Amino acid sequence: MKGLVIKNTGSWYTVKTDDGRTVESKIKGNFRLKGIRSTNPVAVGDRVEIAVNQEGTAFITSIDERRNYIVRKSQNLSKQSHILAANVDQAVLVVTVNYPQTSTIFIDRFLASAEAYRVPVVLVFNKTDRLSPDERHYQQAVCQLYDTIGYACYEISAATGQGVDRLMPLLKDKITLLSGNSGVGKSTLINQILPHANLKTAEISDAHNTGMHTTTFSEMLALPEGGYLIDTPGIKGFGTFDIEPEELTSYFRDIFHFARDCKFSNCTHTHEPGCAVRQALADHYIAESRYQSYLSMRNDKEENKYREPY
Ligand SMILES: Nc1nc2c(ncn2[C@@H]2O[C@H](COP(=O)(O)OP(=O)(O)O)[C@@H](O)[C@H]2O)c(=O)[nH]1
Ligand SMILES: [Mg+2]
Ligand SMILES: [Zn+2]
Repeated sequence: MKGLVIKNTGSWYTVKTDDGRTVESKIKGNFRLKGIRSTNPVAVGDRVEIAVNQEGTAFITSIDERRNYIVRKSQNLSKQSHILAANVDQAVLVVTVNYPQTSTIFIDRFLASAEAYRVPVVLVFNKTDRLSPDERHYQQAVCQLYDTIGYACYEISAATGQGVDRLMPLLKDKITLLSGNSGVGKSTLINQILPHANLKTAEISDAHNTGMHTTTFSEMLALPEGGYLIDTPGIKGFGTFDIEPEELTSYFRDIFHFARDCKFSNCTHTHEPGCAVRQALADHYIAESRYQSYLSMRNDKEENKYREPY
């Protein structure tokens, strides 16, 4: 029997079978997925095969190949990763212009890593009810920038519910990762969408939680109209550490668009003559903030290269 892993609490996995049952399952045997040293071999979002036993529980006997997965590297030195979710259809990145301020670097890093994993991203600007006229202006400009690049933007207030219903059609029948810095209103948004979820907000913040627990239990919240939401605290992107510097250009859609006209095919867009990207930047076809994000991600990579022991 096949099903979808919707919850992971330590050694138990809740599997929603294709015929609509919910079966508590454990792992049988030793799953070692190619190249991943993870603390948990199965994650929410995994499609699995289970063998139900007499007690009504089951063993997970195999896992389907993943389209993608999100990992968090563990804090200790074991170099093991923890897989937070697999087979994500899309990500909703919740950002706030203020309270707290989300930097464009944070947004761009998230977008680039999502491009690398081919996960579509929608940007949700929350706390619009708190914005001053100036902040609102700024938000509109940022929205317009990302809309132009090809990322849909929604302006909402999770607190008042304003604009939230426009998100609902996007979520239907999809596995959606809800991401964003601590305090931007993810739990508030979930409570708005799923009043029975009763997620804790603010007082017990994400930052708090990650400090206290070394293991993260993940859960997918079922949407009444079909589909699932995953709220995993502290995700900064999709395994950015795997991105090669040569690939980086292709994860910035706007930069990539101009890069094909660069004189050198291996142009880094930092100093080369005949660089169409820097020309586009000078002509304001590429936003300065996007170029700065690109540079900062490049620098990370170069630093890592030197830190590598071999
Ligand atoms: N004014 C306003 N406050 C909000 C909004 N959404 C969330 N908050 C508040 O922001 C704080 C953090 O929200 P929370 O949902 O816990 O953020 P999370 O860390 O992303 O899950 C809480 O005090 C919320 O009440 C909003 O749309 N407007
Ligand atoms: Mg939260
Ligand atoms: Zn160039």
